[in-house]
Amino acid sequence: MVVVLQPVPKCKTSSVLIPVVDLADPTSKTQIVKACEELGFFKVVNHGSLKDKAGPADPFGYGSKRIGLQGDVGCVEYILLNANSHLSSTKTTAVFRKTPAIFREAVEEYMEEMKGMSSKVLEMVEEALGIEPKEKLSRLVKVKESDSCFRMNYYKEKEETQAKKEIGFGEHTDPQLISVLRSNDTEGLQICLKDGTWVFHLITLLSLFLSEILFRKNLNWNIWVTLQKPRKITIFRLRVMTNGRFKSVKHRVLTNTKRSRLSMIYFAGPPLTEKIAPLACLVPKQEDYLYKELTWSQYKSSGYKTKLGDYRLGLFEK
Ligand code: GA4
Repeated sequence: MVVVLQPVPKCKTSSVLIPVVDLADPTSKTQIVKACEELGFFKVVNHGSLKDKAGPADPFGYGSKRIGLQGDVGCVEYILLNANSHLSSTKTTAVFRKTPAIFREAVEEYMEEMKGMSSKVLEMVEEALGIEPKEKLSRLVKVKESDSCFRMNYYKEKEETQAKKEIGFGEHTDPQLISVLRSNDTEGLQICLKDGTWVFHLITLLSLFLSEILFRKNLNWNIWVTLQKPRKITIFRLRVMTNGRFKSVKHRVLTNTKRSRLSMIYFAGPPLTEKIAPLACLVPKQEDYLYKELTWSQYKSSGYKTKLGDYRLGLFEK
């Protein structure tokens, strides 16, 4: 009797011929006996793993399918970590403690680089828009109190027989200041254009999303960034539209039928106590503010009560 634990090497016909025993199914014993009688070979799923013990995400930690706390689901497995160890939830620490040092160190180093990268881009924005005082934005993601997080997503390839693409991560906008994404160059991420069409994002290895909380009036820009070598970051296209309206692009991930998709995203957020309001140098008159002042903590906690695709700024509209 040969028992194959997942992941199994890819084989087109295997899924048709090989019995699959779901250990979470109460009839699994009977399924095993049947498989042993018929073929003497079977595949085991839901056999429990270290990963399962690390979940479910709260929202930090290891998660499978469930996203957030309001019942959203997607075909995704992920690890969500708080970037600041002093703010870390027990789930973050637990996931991290059980992983090899080599993984922890790599993630920590990557997060540090992404923090630098986020603040660099924000510095460029400050310069381009003449934001005063200096470092008004970039400081927010640099200080030790910054409430940033890091997510690693795994979207398993779909069987070719399942022609229809499934939702890996439903449509949403990111709440933090800036998100830096890197993937294994596998199609899946889509962004929503102004006219509502969804387009696959193929161009880059690393992209930046602007946050929904930079909701300044009359600002709109798009930034695409590529990471050429592991530690060398080059900005190859920065577009600041003249009439300048910030846009927080709606995006989603569809599962891929050819390859599994991996992505890592650093979400650079401000300190929890930071007050978020239009920058005086950009919108001088209070009456022009579209939103009420809020702290990142208020915005975040109201955001976690929403569903992924919800419009989260509604509560703060004037
Ligand atoms: C979207 C961006 C980040 O992945 C995230 C997500 C968070 C989560 O997965 O727990 C949220 C989602 C994200 C926005 C609305 C709420 C919270 C899931 C969800 C339904 C980590 C974040 O900060 O906001």
